[in-house]
Amino acid sequence: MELFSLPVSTYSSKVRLLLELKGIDYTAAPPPGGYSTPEYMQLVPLGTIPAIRVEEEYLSESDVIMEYIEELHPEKPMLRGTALERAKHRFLARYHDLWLEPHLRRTFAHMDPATQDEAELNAHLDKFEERLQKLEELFEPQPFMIASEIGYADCAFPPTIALAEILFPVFGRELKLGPKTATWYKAVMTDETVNRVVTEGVQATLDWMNAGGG
Ligand SMILES: N[C@@H](CCC(=O)N[C@@H](CS)C(=O)NCC(=O)O)C(=O)O
Repeated sequence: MELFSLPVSTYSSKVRLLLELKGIDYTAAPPPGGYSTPEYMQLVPLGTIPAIRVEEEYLSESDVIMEYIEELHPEKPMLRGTALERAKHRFLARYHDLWLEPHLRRTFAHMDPATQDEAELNAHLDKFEERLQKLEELFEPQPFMIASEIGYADCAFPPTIALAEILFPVFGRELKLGPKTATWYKAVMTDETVNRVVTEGVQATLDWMNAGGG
């Protein structure tokens, strides 16, 4: 499988986690021309990473890619359990993508103090904190999000929380996880594959920030 991705991309890490936890061979390459460029958008119309090549076609949107991989490789399923349990995996993955992560992403525009809009930055940081607290109401650590085995929902949050751990201090805040999220995060990060992929993303992000974040 051919995956367009970058180590700094949390959504790419999310898909890599699924691939690696399932033990699927893949090659990772940066998006040709860079993401959001006309060259890349000839292949992937939305211009985002991750994307995968399927024969002569391309698929983007991390959850769409992950469900496709699950259907293609039903061995070692990550979207597993009863229909209700599978729906719970999807619900948490959607909560991550639509409700939580976008507020962290929007803080990137305010990294440079010279051009920072403090009110907008704080609104996004507040909302991210609020949504992280809301997560406490959405699952019970078992220790993984839906079951005692690592699964689909567990792939979405680790790269984002690790990124927030880097970004919050940059903005003078301390990232506080609720007790359930902290228990789950500790468990998920003890998985060797999760730890390796997330640590790679953290290092790439720190390198990018130290190089000026441009
Ligand atoms: N909803 C998309 C989000 C992907 C996304 O935002 N990726 C970032 C990198 S982590 C990106 O490609 N940004 C470029 C852009 O938004 O134009 C998904 O789940 O794949």
